[in-house]
Amino acid sequence: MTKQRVAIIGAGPSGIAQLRAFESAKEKGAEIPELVCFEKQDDWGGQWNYSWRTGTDKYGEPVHSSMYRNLWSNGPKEVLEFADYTFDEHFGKPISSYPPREVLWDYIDGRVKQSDVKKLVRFATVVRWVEFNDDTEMFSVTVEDLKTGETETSEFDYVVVGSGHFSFPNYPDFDGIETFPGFVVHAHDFRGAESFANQDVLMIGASYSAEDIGSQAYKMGARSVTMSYRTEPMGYDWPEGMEEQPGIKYIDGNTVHFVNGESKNFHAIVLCTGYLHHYPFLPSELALHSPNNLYPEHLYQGVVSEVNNRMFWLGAQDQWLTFNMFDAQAWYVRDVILGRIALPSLEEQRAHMATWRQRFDAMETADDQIDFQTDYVRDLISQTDYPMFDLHEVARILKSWVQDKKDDIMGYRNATYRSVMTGTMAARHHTEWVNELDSSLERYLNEPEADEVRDIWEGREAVQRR
Ligand code: FAD
Ligand code: NA7
Repeated sequence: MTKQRVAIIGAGPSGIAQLRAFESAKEKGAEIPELVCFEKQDDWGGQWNYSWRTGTDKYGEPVHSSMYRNLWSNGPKEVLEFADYTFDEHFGKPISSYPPREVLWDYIDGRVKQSDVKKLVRFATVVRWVEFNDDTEMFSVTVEDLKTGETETSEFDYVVVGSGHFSFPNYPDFDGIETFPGFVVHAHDFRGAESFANQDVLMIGASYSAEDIGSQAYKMGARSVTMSYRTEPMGYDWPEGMEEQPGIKYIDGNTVHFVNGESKNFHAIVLCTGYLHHYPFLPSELALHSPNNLYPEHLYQGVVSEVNNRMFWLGAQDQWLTFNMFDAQAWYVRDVILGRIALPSLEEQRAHMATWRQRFDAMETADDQIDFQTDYVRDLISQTDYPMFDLHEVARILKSWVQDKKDDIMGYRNATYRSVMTGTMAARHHTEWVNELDSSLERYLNEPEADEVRDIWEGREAVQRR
């Protein structure tokens, strides 16, 4: 019998989780299908594979990553830790709870670089089109090798989409923005806040990007940082020089007029207005159509496409949990493909989705959202052999993180948490985030000389004095 074939789209944390899930079954003696993972970038890691480029990449493809040079984890690492590969195992010593992006890329890479799975990834290969043929009951997947420019189409029994959904910017229009003479950029194309020193900058949006890019601007010495919300302010106790304003009425040259009648002149505007679920390689009947939320519709168990039970989605939800949630999803998808989990009838799938959807619709608070996603992940893990971990404790850490931010938005990254996987207490980082101007892996993992610390402090004070 010919082996079944599985196409995995994307080698970000989700695609890698899928590869690792199959590898883990193989290590335990299972026969696994033929896997082909298509990744349009030259390396894996998805968003964590930082690019200095904006717009298009060296092949003329849209740049995928929305990350910036000085990005540090915005949630404690203890809530994303892999259950089968811990931070202790990777780094050999306790590290802090909020590592910079290079450190997290290293951790993701470390779990799989020794294994055979990298051979299964076709790098610099973009998926152009996916179709399901009702007669053959197979997917046709058309890809382009970006190095040679050659396209090819091949047949697969299953498709797993792990292409991420924080890559195509949501670009709303604002009355008069075309008259603004300064720098206007979407968060997707933001790479660093150094040029905001001494400037008055406006963030539009009230979620993670506005909060963190606003904080980056403050850290790099912006004269003022204003954040404009559409629905609700973030409400943090911002340091002097940072403030929130409601929505924008109109923009006239440098002047932005807010709906409360106040106005202010700005040098630069960053649109922190989120991202679109956008899948240019899928026909509309197979694509996912959803706002960014915790329960996109038509996904049984949050992963199985209702319209075609041979197609799966990883990481399609908004995310309180990331890496270990993708693992839980990938292990579940693997077991469906291996026939270890039998999918119920469409009616039962719909009833199951309706129950979760009801709970989703009833959520009011951040705590409700945290409980929702941790319960979802526990439910998935209980159906596979992925190592179960204490998701009540993960929920507790997440709730505590939410409180830490309320207590001190510039200082929350100084908090430390205990690993749910190993019990190891995180180390305190040698330098407070707000004073740390070097986000490299090398500096992060090494204690700086005493003088270096002093120089950085003095440098920081110099920035503030300007
Ligand atoms: P991605 O990481 O987006 O990877 C998708 C992959 O698919 C990419 O490698 C891409 O090149 C590839 N791809 C896309 N289309 C195609 C195609 N047509 N053909 C071939 N390949 C394709 N999470 C945290 O846990 N902590 C954080 O601090 C954090 N900060 C973030 C900051 C920013 C600015 C953003 C945007 C996200 C952040 N996240 C954070 C969430 C992040 O999205 C997840 O951690 C994780 O990267 C999602 O993994 P993924 O594999 O689902 O998607
Ligand atoms: P999010 O979390 O999807 O948030 C998008 C924000 O943009 C949210 O506050 C929206 O306001 C706001 N928005 C969207 N459209 C508009 C318009 N037209 N006008 C004003 N404000 C608008 O995206 P983020 O980029 O912050 O975070 C995404 C991921 O990147 C996340 O995982 C992080 O870890 C990094 P709303 O509240 O809907 O009124």
